Amino acid sequence: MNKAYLGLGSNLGDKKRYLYDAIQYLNHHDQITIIKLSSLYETAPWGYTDQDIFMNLVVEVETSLNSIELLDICQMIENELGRVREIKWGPRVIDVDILLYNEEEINSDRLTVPHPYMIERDFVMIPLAEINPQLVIKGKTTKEWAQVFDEQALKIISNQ
Ligand code: PH2
Ligand code: MG
Ligand code: MG
Repeated sequence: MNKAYLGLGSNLGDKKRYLYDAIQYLNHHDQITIIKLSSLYETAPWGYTDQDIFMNLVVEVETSLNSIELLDICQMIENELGRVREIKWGPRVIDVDILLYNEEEINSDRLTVPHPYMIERDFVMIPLAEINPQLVIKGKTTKEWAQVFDEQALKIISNQ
């Protein structure tokens, strides 16, 4: 069995609903088991800042899918929920990113793992540290990575 961490985000429409629906798709897939969900966070837009705030969370899954099959599912979920390809780092109804897949380093046309910007992003590292503080990424634990961010900047809106 493989272990993966997924980063989910939304900043258009009923954000919570989109995230919930994405989690339901993952949950209902017979080759994916959700192990842990982080809290839901309200986060300032990163990269392209002239857009609405996001809701983000991180999900730990076990899966018998390989990394590309898992990517296909993530993109299928985005398509099913009505995402249209848009400007880089701009508004989206749902984004489902593979952050980590086992301990693998993947550099293909379609997929880069670990996610290339993850350690720079508070909205990834803080939820990831919440569900697995001991996980080591590039020589540091997620807890150590998360400490560089001002946790006050991320508002936890639910721990359900
Ligand atoms: N996703 C982006 C760009 N910027 N900012 C926040 N806060 N949350 C996101 O999920 C996010 C972002 C591109 O995927
Ligand atoms: Mg994405
Ligand atoms: Mg993304």
